[in-house]
Order: sequence, then structure tokens, then C-alpha cells
Amino acid sequence: MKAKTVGFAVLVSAAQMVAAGGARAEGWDMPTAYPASNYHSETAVAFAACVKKATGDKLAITVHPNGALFKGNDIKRAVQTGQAPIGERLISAHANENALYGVDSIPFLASSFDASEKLWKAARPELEKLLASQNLVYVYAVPWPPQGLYTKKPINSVADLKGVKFRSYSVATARIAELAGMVPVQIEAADLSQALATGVADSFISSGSTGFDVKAWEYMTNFYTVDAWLPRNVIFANKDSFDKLPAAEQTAVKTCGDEAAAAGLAQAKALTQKYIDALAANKMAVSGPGAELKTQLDGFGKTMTAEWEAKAGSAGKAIIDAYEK
Ligand code: PCA
Repeated sequence: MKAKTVGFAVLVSAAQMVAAGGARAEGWDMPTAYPASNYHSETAVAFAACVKKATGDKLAITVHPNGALFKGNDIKRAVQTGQAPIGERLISAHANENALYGVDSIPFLASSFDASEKLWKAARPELEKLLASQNLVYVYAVPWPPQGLYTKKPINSVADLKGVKFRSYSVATARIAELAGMVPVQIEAADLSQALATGVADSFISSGSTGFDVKAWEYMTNFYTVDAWLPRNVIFANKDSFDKLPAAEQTAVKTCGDEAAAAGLAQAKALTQKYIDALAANKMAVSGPGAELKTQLDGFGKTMTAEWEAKAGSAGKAIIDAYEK
């Protein structure tokens, strides 16, 4: 009698499991590194809403902005190792792992939105392969606006930058600092205002977007629109987590990713001038670099392009050839 009861109980709970399995729902945490109000984060939230709808509420992604869940520099590893199933990361920050991750940060190679899209299209197949080799599935990518130079005094030539403490966020920004005789210090965007406020950094290269986020005008006087490159945030999923999803949900993630890429790009384009206007409205001097500085920066660009090509080998060359075609 007792055994029978147990048997029945087991049967019931097995049935419940099937029922629960039929209505499976999964929650994915998505660490990102930039403020909730930044368009990258807003795009991620819209992406999550798209996935939720497309999967009939079966896959709920929660965005954790501003490095709250994992700091920017830890997000890629966290997703590779499955500590987080999906995340967003500035991919050029990882060019020390493989030069291909720095393809979007070759100075002056692709410094408009159109050129940057073309370059990304040429690079994407190789990048997807590289990510897959690190247990990551490419979901989507969104560019930052063109990168300019923030300083605390007018800069006429590289000589004016000598010895300046320079906040870097990637291999390329650190290399520019070296070439200019500055002192690079790697700082995440989430820590940038504090670094500027406390004098840990006195100059940086970034977009109007991040300058706006950190209220650059509280610390800096000049923004030079040098348009060095347009780096990208890449959103990737842990491959094991992704592969475990039912096919329809995998498709939902990819389709919503395509939508997010288009929406994020449109936002980046629409906001670029607004951010620059905001810097100017807050009394920063906004201008292009003067002739001497421009020539010197172009020289750094040539040096860094050659360095990148040497490191990126035949895969890199194939990307540049496809881009220049
Ligand atoms: N903002 C990010 C990366 C590039 C950008 O425009 C930052 O400064 O960290």
C-alpha cells in the first residue's frame, strides 16, 4: 500500500515535470558596461523585449547596465565561461587576444558610419569564427559615434600632449598614447568621471556619447573631432547556453539581434551631432584638429595600420582587401 502511494506520487510529479517542461521559461542575465540611459543599453533593453515577445515569454533577458553585474573588462570572460549566458562588450578592448578584435579601431581606416558598416560587413565572418572558437555566438553589434580627443587645454600638436595622463579603453587607444608620448591608463567608462574628477586621467579619446554620459564639460575644455574610428560593442551569447535553446528561440535571438543592430546604428547616427551640440552648449570648445596635429595623427594612423596588418596576418589582409574592393 505504501509502495503504491509512493509510485503514484512519483507518477504525478513526473507528469508535473512534463507540464512544466512544456511551459519552460528561462531567464538570462545580460551584463553590459555603459549607463542605462546610453543608447547601447536602450538598444539592449529593446532587444530583450523583442526576444521575450518572439519567444512567447519563454526567454526573458534582463539587462544589467553600467558594469553592475560584471565590470566591462570581465564581461567577455564571464560569457565565455558561462557565468553569464549573454553580454555586451567593446570588442576592440580584446585586441590583445587576437588582432582581429581590433579591426574596428585602425585609425582613419573607416571613420564614417558608412565606411564602418562596410568594414564590419567585410570583417564579420572572420569575427564570428573567432568568437565561436572562444565558445561565443555572435548576436549583434552596434557602433559608437566617431572618436575624438578630449583635453584640458588647447592642443596644437602632439608636443602639447607629451606626458599627459591619458585614459585608454582599448589596445589602439593605449598605442596612440604611447606614440604621442602620453601616459596611458586603462579605465572603464563606468569609472571615467571619477578618474577625471580625481586627476587620474587628463585626456581621453572617445565619442561625444561617452563625453556626454560623463559630463566631460565639468573637467575638460576641448573636444577635437578627429574621427579616428568607430568602435563597436558586440553582443554575444555563451555557445552552450545558446545551443541548448530550442531552435525557434535561437532564431528569435538572431532575428531580434538583426533588428537591434539596425536600430542601434540608426540611433548612433541620429545622436552623434546631438552629443557634440551638448558638449558645445556646455561651453566646451569643439573643433577639428589643426593642420599640424592632423598630420601627426595621420602619421600614427599609418604606423598603427602597418602594425595591425602584421599582427592580423592573412585573415586581416583578406578583410582589408574585401573592404577596399
Ligand atoms: N565610448 C566607450 C567606448 C567608445 C566610446 O565612444 C568608452 O569611452 O569607453
